Amino acid sequence: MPNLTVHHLQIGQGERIPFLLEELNIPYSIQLYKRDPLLSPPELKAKHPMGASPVLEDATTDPSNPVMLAESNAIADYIIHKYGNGRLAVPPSHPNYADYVYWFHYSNGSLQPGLFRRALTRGMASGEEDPRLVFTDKRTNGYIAHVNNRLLATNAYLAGDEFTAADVMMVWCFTTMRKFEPIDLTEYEGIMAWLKRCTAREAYQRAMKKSDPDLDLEAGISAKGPPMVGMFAKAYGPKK
Ligand SMILES: N[C@@H](CCC(=O)N[C@@H](CS)C(=O)NCC(=O)O)C(=O)O
Repeated sequence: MPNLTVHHLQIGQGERIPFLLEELNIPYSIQLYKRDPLLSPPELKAKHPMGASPVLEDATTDPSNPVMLAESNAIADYIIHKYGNGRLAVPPSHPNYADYVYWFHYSNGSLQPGLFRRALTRGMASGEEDPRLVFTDKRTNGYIAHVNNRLLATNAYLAGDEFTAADVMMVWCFTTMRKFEPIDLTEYEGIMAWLKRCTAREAYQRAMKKSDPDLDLEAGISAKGPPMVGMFAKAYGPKK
């Protein structure tokens, strides 16, 4: 029986790990942390040199010296292969293996850094015409359109017909992360339909109840998105 604890900084990407564990039906406990005021509190920083969430604590083999693992994609891979028997991953023998690997890494490799870059650039730009913001905005919109086109093509999930861990990794970018960097999804029909499919899953609903019970999940999947985190809206929100 695995002995896993997820350390999750609320309103953050750590929500993906409970989502994955619920999907795989693997038992775990969850330790919640509040932002202090925006970044990790000292108790979370002490868990791993990265000082960020999520951190997975695996005390299965040696409770006195648990494995402490950071990096969302690394944690997901670790869980899938160590305790999930490879479920929710696509094996190398499958024709969609390359699609799976690509989309599994896309959220944290391109989309999420792009969204944060746009937020930071907006915070320092002189106005909407600032060339740095224009460039970053164009590139980020390209990243979003790429996801939308993929979902329109599969008409199902990122790796193909089946829901996989690539979807688990991507969902937060279009739900909770929009509290930091808004995306209007009105024109992105592929993403909107896929979001509904993914977030209707019981595992998602269970995971969000445990990780962020106060979040409005309906607002998270609405076209206009959830309200921004106050401090972020002030520092990086669109200037009037
Ligand atoms: N590359 C890491 C990034 C982790 C990260 O930056 N997490 C955010 C939550 S969304 C965090 O903990 N921020 C608070 C801080 O850095 O102090 C991952 O993929 O898990």
